[in-house]
Amino acid sequence: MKILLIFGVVCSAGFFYVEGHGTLREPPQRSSVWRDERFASLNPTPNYDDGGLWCAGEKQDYAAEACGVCGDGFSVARPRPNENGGTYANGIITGRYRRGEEIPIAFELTAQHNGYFSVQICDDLTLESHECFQRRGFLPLAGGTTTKIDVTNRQGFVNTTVQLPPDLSCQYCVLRLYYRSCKDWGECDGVCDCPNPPGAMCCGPQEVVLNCADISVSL
Ligand SMILES: [Cu+2]
Repeated sequence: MKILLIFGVVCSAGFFYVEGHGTLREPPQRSSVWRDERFASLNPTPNYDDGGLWCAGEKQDYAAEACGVCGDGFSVARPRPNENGGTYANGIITGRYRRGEEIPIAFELTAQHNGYFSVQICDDLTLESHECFQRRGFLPLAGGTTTKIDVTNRQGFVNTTVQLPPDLSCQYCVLRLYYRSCKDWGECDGVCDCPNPPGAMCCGPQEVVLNCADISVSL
C-alpha cells in the first residue's frame, strides 16, 4: 500500500510537470502551431512542453516584467525560444483578421490554477517587448468593456471573443495571451485593492503564463 501511494505521488508530480499550465490554441501560439493540422505543411518546430511557458516557475507581479516577453525564463538570452527569431518563432501567421474585428480566442488550461486571462497586441515590427504589449492595454471582450476572462474552477478549453482595436492594421503583429493564476496568498503590489495587511488570495506575485502568436490584421 505504501509503495503504491509513493508511486502515485511521483506519477502525478511528473504528470503535472509535462502538462504545464495552459496554452493558447486559437490563434495557436508559436510553441503550439505544431499541434494544429491547418499548419502541418509548414513544418512548425514542435514544443512538447508548450503548456509550460510560465516564466520558468518564477512568480510574477502584475506587470510580469521578470518573465520572458513570450513566457520563457527571464534569464535566457534574447531572442528567447518563443520570441521573434527564437526556436519556435517560425514566422507562421496563425491568425488573419480585419481591423476592428471580433476574433475567437481559445485557451487550453492544463492545470486548474483559477485566476483569469487577457489578450494583448503589439504592432512593433522589431523584437516584441513588454512595453509594446502594454501600450495598447488589454483588448476588451466582444460587446463589452471588461478585459478579463475568469477561469475559476475551469480546465480544458476556454473559448471567448475579443475585439481588435478599430485603428490597428498590420502585415505582421504579435498577439499575446496573459494568464494570471490565483493560487497564492499575498499583499497588494500596487495595482490591486487587496487589504494590506493581512492580504488576500490572488494578491501579490502569482504564477503567470505568457504566449505569443503571429497574426496579421488587414484594413
Ligand atoms: Cu502551477
